[in-house]
Amino acid sequence: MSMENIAPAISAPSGMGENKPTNHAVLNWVHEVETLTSPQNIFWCDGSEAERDFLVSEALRQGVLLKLNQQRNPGCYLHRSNPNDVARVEQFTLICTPTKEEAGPTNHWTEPAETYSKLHEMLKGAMRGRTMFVVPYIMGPPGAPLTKVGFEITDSIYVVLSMRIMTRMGAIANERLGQDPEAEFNRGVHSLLDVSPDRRWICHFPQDNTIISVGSGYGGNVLLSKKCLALRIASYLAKKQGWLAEHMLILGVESPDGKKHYVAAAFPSACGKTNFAMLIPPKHFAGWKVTTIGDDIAWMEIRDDGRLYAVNPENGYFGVVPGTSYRSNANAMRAIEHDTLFTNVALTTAGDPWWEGKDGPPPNEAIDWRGNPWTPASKEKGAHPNSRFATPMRNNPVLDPEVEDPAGVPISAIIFGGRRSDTMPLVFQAEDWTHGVYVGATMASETTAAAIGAVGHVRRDPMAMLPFCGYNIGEYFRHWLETGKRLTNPPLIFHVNWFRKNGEGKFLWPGFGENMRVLRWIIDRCAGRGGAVETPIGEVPRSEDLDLEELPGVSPEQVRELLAVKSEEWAMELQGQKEFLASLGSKVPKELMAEHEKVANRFNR
Ligand code: GTP
Ligand code: SPV
Ligand code: MN
Repeated sequence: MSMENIAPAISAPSGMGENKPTNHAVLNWVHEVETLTSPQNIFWCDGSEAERDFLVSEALRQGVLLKLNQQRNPGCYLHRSNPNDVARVEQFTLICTPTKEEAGPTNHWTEPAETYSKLHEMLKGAMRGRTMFVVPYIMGPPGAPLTKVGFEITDSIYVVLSMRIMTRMGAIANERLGQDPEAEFNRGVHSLLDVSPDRRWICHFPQDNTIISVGSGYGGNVLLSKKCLALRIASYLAKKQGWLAEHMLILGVESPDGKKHYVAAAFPSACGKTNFAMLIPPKHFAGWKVTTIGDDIAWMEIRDDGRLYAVNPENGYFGVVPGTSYRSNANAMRAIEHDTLFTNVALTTAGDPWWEGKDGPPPNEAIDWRGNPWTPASKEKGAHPNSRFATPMRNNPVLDPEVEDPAGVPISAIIFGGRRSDTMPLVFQAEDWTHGVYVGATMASETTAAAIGAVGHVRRDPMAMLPFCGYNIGEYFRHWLETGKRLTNPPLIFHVNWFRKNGEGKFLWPGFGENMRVLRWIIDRCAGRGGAVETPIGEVPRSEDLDLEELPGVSPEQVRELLAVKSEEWAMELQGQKEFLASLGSKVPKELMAEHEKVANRFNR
């Protein structure tokens, strides 16, 4: 019995799909994958608009994309993924290093040779009757020293169209790579197979700069530039080459006197990076400006002045849709008004995308993310909680003018943060770099819909990199400490929590634009101003140290609650932090346990 072909081959008009690279190492590798997967034809992508238009028309014809109302949503389309395939799959994400020790205690590990042969078995003939797309791309601003070249082979048009938004795709990559067959490039192979959870594996071979992803068609599992290359493989390369690849947004903040700082912030998936990166200051902060360098990933290195400089390797935002509104994030709303690919949102009868939390009343009837009829009375959500937009960063009305600067932007502060209903105050500052590394290493957050699995339970997520660190986490902590020693002018390190709740389970802090009040305190601290009180966990602002003017609905009582460091809660927290570090084995630097002792002792004083 023959299976339905979920990705039938397309035939390109002549002159299209012919952007064949000339580097022999690339050609040889593509040929190997072709021999293995037996596609009907090969489409060599060039990233042009004509190519996009053609691929969109093919995707519409095949039902891979649905057209949204083009008057109100020009250039916008909807994709529905298989309902069994709606988020990252951490359980099936593997780091394949020669030894288990190299992958470390936080990664799922399998032996490389064995894994290659299993994957090859699955890929044998997998693209029969399909088109094999070859997508060349670069990660990082053109001309930047840290910029990397990747190629993704895929049998999914949706992946090609998404990669075109998320990366700088096309001829630029072939140019950057050049002719040298020894030149470094990432080899990414993706096949949908039959999108079955039983054959879904996201495999990384850091030593070979290779990624093989099978059985999924969704987000971070298949846009191999993003979590796979720019975090897992890049973190491994960064350790070897002396830089940092981090799950961090990068934003610029300019005060009314024209002084500008850049900060980088690591929050776990679906914990507020995109929103913070596009923050609109409240009215009270007239003259303050926040601009975006990146919303998800930062590559950072030390320059001659002893400071840390950051670039955003990506070219677009793959953002959480639910909750996005003109009230919460007008910049994101403006960005996704045009040329945006939506995945798993609801569709109104007028052809508009819809999701929970969008402005205005819900539609009386719609089609939900699965394609079923939906009304406000339905038990199911209209949009999947992890529904996403892919939008070009050029659409962002507050894109920072330095976003293409090959040198990157100097980072004044690093912020760690998580989703914690208790214990963690709104903000505190670490004593110094080493204490800051401890704070990052032991941070925790409630799990979200960004990964398959239970939502809402607190787990340790060091530097928001638990699912993304491509090597031993103990070595990663060591790398952070070593980096600190090389920084003569290090960023200050902070921890924030927008998600603390009161006894009734309501958020104590309004969040979103009002986070400007916390950002301002952080900038004040960087400028040597800004008051604080010393607590055992670090320096915490008193309410008078925060600018809380014109903030209706937040009582002084609430502010006290937000800033409180409660010793009962911290006794538990410190125990959890200690047990976590101890569970990670012998590679964890002794300095971090020493930091733990220091904090614990300060509570006992
Ligand atoms: P990934 O793309 O998965 O890495 O997520 P992210 O870290 O970029 O998170 P994002 O900004 O998309 O926000 C995720 C969810 O948190 C959305 O539902 C937001 O509405 C919500 N959120 C973001 N910022 C805040 C905030 O300051 N307060 C509250 N209460 N919710 C927030
Ligand atoms: C995340 O989960 O951190 C994301 C979404 O940014 S995905 O690209 O699917 O990993
Ligand atoms: Mn992310």
